[in-house]
Amino acid sequence: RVKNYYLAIDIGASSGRHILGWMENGKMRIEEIYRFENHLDNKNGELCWDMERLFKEVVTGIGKCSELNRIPKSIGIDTWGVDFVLLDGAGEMLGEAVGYRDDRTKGMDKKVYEIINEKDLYSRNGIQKMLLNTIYHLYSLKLNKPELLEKAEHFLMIPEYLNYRLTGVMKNEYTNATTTQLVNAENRDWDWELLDMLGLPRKVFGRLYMPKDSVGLLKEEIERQVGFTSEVVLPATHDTGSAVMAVPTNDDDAIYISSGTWSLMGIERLIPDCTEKSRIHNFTNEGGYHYRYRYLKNIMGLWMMQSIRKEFSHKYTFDELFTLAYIGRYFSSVVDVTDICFLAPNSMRQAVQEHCRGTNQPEPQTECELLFCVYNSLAKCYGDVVKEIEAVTGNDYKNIYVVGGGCQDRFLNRLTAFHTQKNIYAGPVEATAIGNITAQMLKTKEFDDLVQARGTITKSFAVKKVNDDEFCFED
Ligand code: ADP
Ligand code: LRH
Repeated sequence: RVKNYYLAIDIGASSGRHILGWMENGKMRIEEIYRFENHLDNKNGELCWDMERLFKEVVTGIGKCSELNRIPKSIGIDTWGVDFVLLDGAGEMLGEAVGYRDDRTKGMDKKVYEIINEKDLYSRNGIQKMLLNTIYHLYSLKLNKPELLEKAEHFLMIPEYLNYRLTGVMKNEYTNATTTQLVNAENRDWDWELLDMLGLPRKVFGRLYMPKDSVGLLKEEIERQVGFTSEVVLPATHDTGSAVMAVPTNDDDAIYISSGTWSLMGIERLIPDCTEKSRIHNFTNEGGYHYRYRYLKNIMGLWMMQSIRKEFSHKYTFDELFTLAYIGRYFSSVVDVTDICFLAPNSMRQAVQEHCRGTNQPEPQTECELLFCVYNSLAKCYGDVVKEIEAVTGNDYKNIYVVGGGCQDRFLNRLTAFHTQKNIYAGPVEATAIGNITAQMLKTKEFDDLVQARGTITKSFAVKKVNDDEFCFED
């Protein structure tokens, strides 16, 4: 039987990859066919994504399917959340694709709260307060570059813009739209009243489509470049939405960590919790596949380690970093890994040192101390979040499923087990792409529903229980 191939294009803040997926003997198989780097560039003082380069990489990767003679039935793109571009009436980008780490949002929370207070804002959308949320970026444009919003006809988030370049069709998608903090948590549509209150133009926000909806066929010029045509469909275009679809369990009482540039730690729920208690705990209710909500916390995550590795000029392998961190385990200073000072510092090492100084703790002096301090602070934060989830839900959780690139970090997995005192399961590494492929397979009815899909994912990919055979942290 001819196999149905599906292509996931998953672009994270640190790298993008094209992954083909198909079913074989009742299991899902995947193969990475292309990978490229991603990072923010400083363009005239603003931190921006290079959309032309990203689009070129997207097309080059699609072309690899022709070389392999594996033509996908459909293609789905997911990326990190929050970021967007504005387009004029001719479909041209207005300004740059400024990234979420840019500081143009500084002070914008206060400005927004002059219009709607924090409590009322949360009660409408249930989205965790983070200064990087789209609402604050749009409000900064409104105050400082109003001409862009005046000229804008369309608001597209990053995957939607890439879809538009591939197909000529503009469609907004629900899961990623929820990361803007502008979608009503109950009715799952743009919060038109809130947009009016903020003076943001209604006309730029299009109808919200759902995962599994079609975008369109590749444009002829793209077809010529890649050597075939295919249908572009919507997965959960927010990468975290795709990743959580691929958490390898059907146990409702499981906690997940989607571990990459960010650590997204939480649970899945069927009803959003926009209560004051939930706001005070700073949990978010992101929109998921098929009316599910991801009740989670955004934690600064492995971005801190990425930045430190860069400052170390990438001179150590991961194994060497684990060894160095383990040597530093006597070092007890702990930083708050949700603090905005770690969002885009010039030097992560200095940011950690300053934070320690500011909290009257010894500063890490050596590489070993610095590494352990960051790892330990991150895992300790996971431990605190578990307690908060248990406090808010009244449930007791036994298992934590770590998915994404960061699940390969054996040192962090061990520390996570130590600080949470839960069973830790690691894998799959490519959960986001698997979730993306899963949405495409649900569309063609390879699976009846997400429960069946998760069952198949569980038996298709290696998931390792983390045990204490290395890196002992007990006293
Ligand atoms: P994103 O999609 O957010 O860019 P990924 O899911 O690709 O992130 O995860 C990237 C992170 O995974 C890296 O920053 C690194 O911390 C971790 N990682 C990748 N490869 C390894 C490895 N071989 N060992 C340990 N950690 C790894
Ligand atoms: C992870 C992620 C996360 C946040 C952040 C901006 O890649 O999508 O869920 O939205 O990026």
